Amino acid sequence: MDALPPDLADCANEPIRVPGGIQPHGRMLVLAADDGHLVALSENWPEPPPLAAWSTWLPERLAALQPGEAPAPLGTVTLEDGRRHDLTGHRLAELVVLEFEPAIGALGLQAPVYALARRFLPRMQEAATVTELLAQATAELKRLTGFGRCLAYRFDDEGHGEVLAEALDPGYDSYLAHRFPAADIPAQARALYLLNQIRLIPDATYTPVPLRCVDPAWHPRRIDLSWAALRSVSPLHLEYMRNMGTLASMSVSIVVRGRLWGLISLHDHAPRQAPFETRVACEHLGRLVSLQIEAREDNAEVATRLELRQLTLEIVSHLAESDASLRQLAQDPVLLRLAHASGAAVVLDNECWTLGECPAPECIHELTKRMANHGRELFHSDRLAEVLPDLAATPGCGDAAAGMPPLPAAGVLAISISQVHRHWILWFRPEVVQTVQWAGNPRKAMPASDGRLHPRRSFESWREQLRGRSLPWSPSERAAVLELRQALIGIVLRRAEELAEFAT
Ligand code: BLA
Repeated sequence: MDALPPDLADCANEPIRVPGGIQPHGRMLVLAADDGHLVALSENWPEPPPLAAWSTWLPERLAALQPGEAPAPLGTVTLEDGRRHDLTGHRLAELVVLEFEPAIGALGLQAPVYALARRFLPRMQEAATVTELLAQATAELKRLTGFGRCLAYRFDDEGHGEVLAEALDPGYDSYLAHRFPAADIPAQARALYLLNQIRLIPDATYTPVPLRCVDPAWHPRRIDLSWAALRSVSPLHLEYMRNMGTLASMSVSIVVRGRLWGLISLHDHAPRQAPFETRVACEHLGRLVSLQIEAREDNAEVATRLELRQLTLEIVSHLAESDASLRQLAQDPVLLRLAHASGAAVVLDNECWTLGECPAPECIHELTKRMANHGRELFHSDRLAEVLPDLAATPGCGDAAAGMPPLPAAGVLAISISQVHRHWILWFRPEVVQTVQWAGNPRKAMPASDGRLHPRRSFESWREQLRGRSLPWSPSERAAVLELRQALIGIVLRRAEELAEFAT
């Protein structure tokens, strides 16, 4: 992500793990892990909490909690208001956090997870693509929870979220294929969502209930609520939700290979609850989807690598059949297929051979000189004019005055095959103009009469054209050309040895 303007950096400083308060639909007690004394309580307990009344069974259940584990169900208790409450608890290094939420509905305890296993698992396996899988997941989550809208989105390399699937009730706006700017979810929130993979906000108009410490050694802002379901969320985010007309939300993280791949987000126009068992089922669904995506991406990656390795071997064998001069490469169309490129060039010092659609040789030479300064064996960019803005001034590289695009190629992938000489192989891709459909103009100044930044107010579709970019070079394409590089270096060395032998 780019460096953030100062206001957005403020968002990244919101102390979301230690908000010092909870959402008001439940109550919290915080105990010391060693001797069980009361450390803090939410200020919505009408009287001293009845800890003594639970002393016959609670300590034993608390002893089973392990630090770093998600909240576990500990049973139900009836509080002084006569209502049954679900009790969950989790352990931190020094504390135990107990959360009480009014028990709702008459769900059989395992019902949602059971339904998930019976209905969703078989469908998930039938889905042909990741998008289809996400469509299944949004429909299932919406059904399980009764929320009005469910969106699944994936984050791109810059952290923007793109909605890939959705399920909607009538009356809800569609955000399918829309993009949400990275700044909507600051970095510390993304880090938290990797750890705690589900969040529920039943009512975005709530007033937080502060935590009060009865143990003077503690302060509410030191109590880590990262794992707490009742954690009070950032007021900036609540404002965002209200601007969007979303009064209740629940999100589940999609985590693939340890990275936040995306989110599945449920919205409702009205406040809405989801009981513990339903949340557990939703979290399971998120994990199943994450594992499926990981497996599918791994399979696709293995298949592509195999195919590209085959092409590398083909190129190398063509070369070996000839006199193994690198210039031969520029006659081998397989070279283009290796990187799905529209042009390729071989540069050996001051000479240049090309294949397909390439910039003029002067431009290619200039490019290799610039890349040499980067000192890397592999260079790649899908936005050449942005990375090397003055390149366009080189003869053959572009003619902005004549209204031509600044460079005849928008993307370049290149390998250097000698440390001593300017020996390069380059691949080129043309510009692909992308239309991005944002949910609200991400660059529009936000109303700031109080001098602070606020989440934007408009979520109207706003189209932007991205120019000067090619399709990006994928990790498997980059790996393939590096493999080719290794093979070529081997051949070049062997040739040099043979020549040396011949000379003696
Ligand atoms: C958090 N912002 C979030 C979250 C989402 C969004 C999903 C996580 C909430 C959760 O998982 O429960 C944004 N909401 C969206 C998006 C969609 C949606 C993209 O429904 C798409 C459909 N947000 C801003 C600005 C700031 C900001 C300008 O727009 C700061 C000034 C802050 N967003 C912000 C903060 C959080 C957040 C601080 C963390 C909330 C928390 O967990 O406490």
